[in-house]
Amino acid sequence: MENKLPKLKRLCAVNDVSGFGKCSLTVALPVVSATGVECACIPTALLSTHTGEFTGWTRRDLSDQLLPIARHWASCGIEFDGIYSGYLASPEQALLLEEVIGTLAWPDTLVICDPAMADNGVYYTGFDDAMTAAFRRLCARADVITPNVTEAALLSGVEYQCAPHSSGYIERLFAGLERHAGRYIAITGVHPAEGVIGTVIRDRRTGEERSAMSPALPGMFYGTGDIFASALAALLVRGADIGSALDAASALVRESIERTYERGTPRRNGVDFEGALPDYVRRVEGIFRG
Ligand code: PXL
Repeated sequence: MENKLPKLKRLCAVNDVSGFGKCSLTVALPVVSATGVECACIPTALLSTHTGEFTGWTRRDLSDQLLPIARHWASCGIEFDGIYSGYLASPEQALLLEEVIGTLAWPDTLVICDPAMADNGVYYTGFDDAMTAAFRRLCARADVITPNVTEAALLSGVEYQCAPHSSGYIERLFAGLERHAGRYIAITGVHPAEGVIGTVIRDRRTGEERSAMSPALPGMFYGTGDIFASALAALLVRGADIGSALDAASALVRESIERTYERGTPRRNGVDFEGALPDYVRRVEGIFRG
């Protein structure tokens, strides 16, 4: 019988499992699935919670599992349309991830790297400049990178600036990232003015830039970078154009934050993306129907 539906696109998400706190794989899986893309996972570490605003968390580094998992999949003939990585347990793990990419990626497999290591001008617990060096290498291998402003500053070697971020500053970040990026650079958490926050993307092939801005709510929202990168990665893997992918991923983050704010959910619990998924799915359907 002839297949009635096209083949599902398949993304491999390489990220940690923070058991509580809605970030990394616990958001990548639902968001990638909601995008209509199959999500396979390589967990980089297992933690009880994310490392922001919690103390006493547990953590197990799963570096010894990365290559065995990739080799097993390769031996089964499992193919990937995209490989999306986020939080890594160590700089050494970034080298292993390069081998994983070498094992699993075909020439047209999209590689998306979210260099998750810092925010608000500081490294996440346990990371230092060795992580920046490791992510520089990895980002240079990627087609799409999604650093926040802090990570963009670290990777580019440009000084970190608090908000407001002038267009001149963002241009300097883009220029500094040239050597450490593939086709698309998406800088998240850009605050061009008081009360406004969003993402600016540069297409290095055409030089074109586009942005998606939203009203900024006060405070810090954990996991939003992971939600954005998961949605953007899955949308691009499914074949969305960069503008539609940026708009849909940004709308998902905006609505998740609004719901968290209105509900008064404790910050460290992560954002309430669950209720934002139905609108997101409708938006995704619109992209692929249109
Ligand atoms: O959301 C980024 C992230 C991912 N994984 C772990 C983290 C953080 C941010 O704090 O701690 C374990």
